[in-house]
Amino acid sequence: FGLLSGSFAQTAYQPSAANLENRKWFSESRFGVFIHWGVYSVLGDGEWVMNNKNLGISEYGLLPTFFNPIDFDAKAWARLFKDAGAKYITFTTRHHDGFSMWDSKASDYNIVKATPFKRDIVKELVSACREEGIRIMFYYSLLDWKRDDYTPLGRTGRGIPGRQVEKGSWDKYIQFMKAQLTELLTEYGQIDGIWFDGHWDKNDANWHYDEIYSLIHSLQPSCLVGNNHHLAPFDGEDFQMFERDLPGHNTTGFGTAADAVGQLPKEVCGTIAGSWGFDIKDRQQKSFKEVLNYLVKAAGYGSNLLLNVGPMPNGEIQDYQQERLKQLGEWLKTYGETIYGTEGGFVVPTDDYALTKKGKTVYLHVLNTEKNSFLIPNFNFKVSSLTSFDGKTKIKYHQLDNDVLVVQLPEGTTDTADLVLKLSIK
Ligand code: FHN
Repeated sequence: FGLLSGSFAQTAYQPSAANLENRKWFSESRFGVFIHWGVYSVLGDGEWVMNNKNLGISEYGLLPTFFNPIDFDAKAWARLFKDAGAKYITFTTRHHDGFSMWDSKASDYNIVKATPFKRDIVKELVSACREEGIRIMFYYSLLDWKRDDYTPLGRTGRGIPGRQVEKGSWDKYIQFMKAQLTELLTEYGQIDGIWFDGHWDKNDANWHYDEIYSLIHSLQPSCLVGNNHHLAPFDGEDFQMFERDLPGHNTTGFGTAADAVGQLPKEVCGTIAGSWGFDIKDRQQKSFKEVLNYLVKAAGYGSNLLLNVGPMPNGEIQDYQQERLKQLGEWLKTYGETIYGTEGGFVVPTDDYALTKKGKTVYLHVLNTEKNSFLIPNFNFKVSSLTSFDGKTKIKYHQLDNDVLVVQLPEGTTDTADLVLKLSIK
């Protein structure tokens, strides 16, 4: 071995058997619900309001005093997610504002100590979801707009009035994060993943990931680590996420040239609304077809979809967001076999189609029914039949020598969110 940088040679991370088993569960799950909920919801202006509106520490600090979501019903949420067909949730335990949604010992700026609500939301949500058989992942922000030891300040948060910058306390901040992560991984039972965010605020900082990731893996070996750093996966990570984008696309500008699609299990995250946190003036509500296409295309890439809801300050999830989840659940009741536990990535999805596969069955999701015939390149399997999803209607197709599959939709095919066809392959 040549000399490795640093004062000691680092051994590459070897995931445990329990971790590999959990990666398999994760990859087969295909659909989770992301929840962005915190005291920011009170202002109904998204989760970045503290930064975007330059709210001071003392001004923003008023929000917890009137965050009192009396209609929060963890069981109702869990039932909704279950009915939606979600296999896991990822909950914002702490977002960039630094507010903890559980009874943290390491910070009094938390839901139990700083709000009139006084209930441990993480605890209630975890137990309600577990009762429904839904697994739990925790979103945890690396960046913090409030703490003095988050210093020097990163790219964001510089304009926040009232920030005392305590010099040289970065190590203290790292210790603080470790203390909080230890709470989250020891007091709430089995946690299936930690979803980091905010690395990009200080791209050049030493985040001590070696210590943080090994702490997580030592506390819960099966817990999956992901980090939304928009770079190729780092050593110690167990899955790779793509924000508002399909793997490798980078249409939203979050990705970088280094955002290479790796070999780890993949997850695409996106919103039902325009924003992550509750926004009262949300004018970008997605239709059922849009969210379904998102799920299907993600699966076509061999990726999960983590679809976000932004609950309101009273603890309820907006009706139209609930409706989208219910519609997905209804659809998955019939077509779940074409999504859960399937393989993807063998044909690149387009706006017209996405393909998934299980054994000798390939599911062809026709996303655009306006074209009555279309070509699918790089289709390397020999087809023995193509039918409607229920197998009752034969569909015309032919295979060209150069691995192109030509599909002809039956006359009278009507527009639908997703027309699912079934191919048997040899
Ligand atoms: O800044 C956050 C944002 O608020 C949200 O949490 C998303 C979710 O992927 N991640 C960050 C932006 O990269």
